[in-house]
Amino acid sequence: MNRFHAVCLALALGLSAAPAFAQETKTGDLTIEKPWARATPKGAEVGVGYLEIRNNGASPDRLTGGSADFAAVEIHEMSMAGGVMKMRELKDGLEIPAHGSVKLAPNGYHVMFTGLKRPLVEGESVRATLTFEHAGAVAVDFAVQGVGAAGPGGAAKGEDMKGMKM
Ligand SMILES: [Cu+2]
Repeated sequence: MNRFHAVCLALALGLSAAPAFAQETKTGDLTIEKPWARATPKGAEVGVGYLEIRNNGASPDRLTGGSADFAAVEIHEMSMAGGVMKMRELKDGLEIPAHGSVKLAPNGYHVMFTGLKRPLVEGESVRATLTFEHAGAVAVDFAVQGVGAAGPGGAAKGEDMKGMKM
């Protein structure tokens, strides 16, 4: 595991429960619910965001990526492999099944904010544009929550993305 993975895991494994939000964004057949991000320590270069995407339509859609003014946006997956947590970028995106939903949540799928230009501060919200194959671009405001009990302390300080291989 390289250092980037360690940071990503530290962020994405945070233990605090997702807050109950009413926020909901609709675009075409998609409904985006409860977007939230985890606060980052000063100097951290990656952050993580979560949300639930519901597809009310009769055909599948696909979350392919996104953009933001504060970071680059990637779609990642975390999973257990041989007893070890691993994560990877979903280069082909994440399918949202017809009449179904996909949850991006700790220990699973997540939006990875890489190359953070500023910290994500608890209590603020950050806007990112998510891109779907069919629904197109959707602006989503991620409410920033605390770093959580398993939060990154000093471990994430001064990390950079140069060692990132995925
Ligand atoms: Cu990640």
